Amino acid sequence: MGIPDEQIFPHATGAAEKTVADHQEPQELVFYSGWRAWIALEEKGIPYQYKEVNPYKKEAHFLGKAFSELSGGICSNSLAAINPKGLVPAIEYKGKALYESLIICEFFEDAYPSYKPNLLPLDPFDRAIARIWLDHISKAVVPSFHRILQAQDVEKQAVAREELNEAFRKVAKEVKGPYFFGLEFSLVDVAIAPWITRDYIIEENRGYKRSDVSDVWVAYTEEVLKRDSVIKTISLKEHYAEIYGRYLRDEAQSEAAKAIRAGRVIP
Ligand SMILES: N[C@@H](CCC(=O)N[C@@H](CS)C(=O)NCC(=O)O)C(=O)O
Repeated sequence: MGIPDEQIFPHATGAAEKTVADHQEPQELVFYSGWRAWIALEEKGIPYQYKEVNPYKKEAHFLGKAFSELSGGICSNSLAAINPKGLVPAIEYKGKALYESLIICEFFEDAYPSYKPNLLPLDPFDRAIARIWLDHISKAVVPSFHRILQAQDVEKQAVAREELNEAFRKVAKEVKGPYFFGLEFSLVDVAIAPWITRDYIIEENRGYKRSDVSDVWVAYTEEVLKRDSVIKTISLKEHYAEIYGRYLRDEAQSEAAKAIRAGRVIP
């Protein structure tokens, strides 16, 4: 038997299930879903074929090495190794593979310049500012969200909650409204959206409140949640209960969960 998380296959449900059904036709871009890249694709209207893969069960064709061994090495390395880390999101584009959510999102900007909206500002300085905030989300928001989810004792939860509030507060201070850069929805909004759509888990279980962050944060999160691309990629709440129960009891065996438990940087 494998790790317990393998038994949980996160299928899309609700609005997300319909979006999956609308993207079954073969396309030159094959998409193994993760939220940020999915929101970016929906924002830009790039044609893609959605393929389900269970990220908790590292399947041979996805990891690559095993696949190339299984197939007698006849597959090109690039195609076989869709993501050697075994994480989603990942894409195959014209027979080549890429992974890492923000890198994939930036690839969409570069490879599909005629698809709008631009998720990165056109001005080089503003693009650099966007990347500073993407870095903050990766280094501060995401790890503190995981820490509060997995913290078992009340004191550690309180520390993690304040860390997360502070990480969100820093973003809120820069929000021009309604979105991060003003009227244009950008990669900064895309990058933080999955930690807004799932904050009800820490609200219900860890005493988190959007209003403890700031009033601007409350208004901003409401705007992000109204965005079409965000709505279309959300599964039903009950669908997440099993997987988040494992995080809340600190039993999850995902790469992120293991890294947080060991005090390492999350992959
Ligand atoms: N830094 C990576 C993190 C990706 C990630 O953690 N993906 C999760 C799903 S959202 C996953 O594949 N988990 C399976 C595992 O950790 O075993 C990115 O942004 O793409």
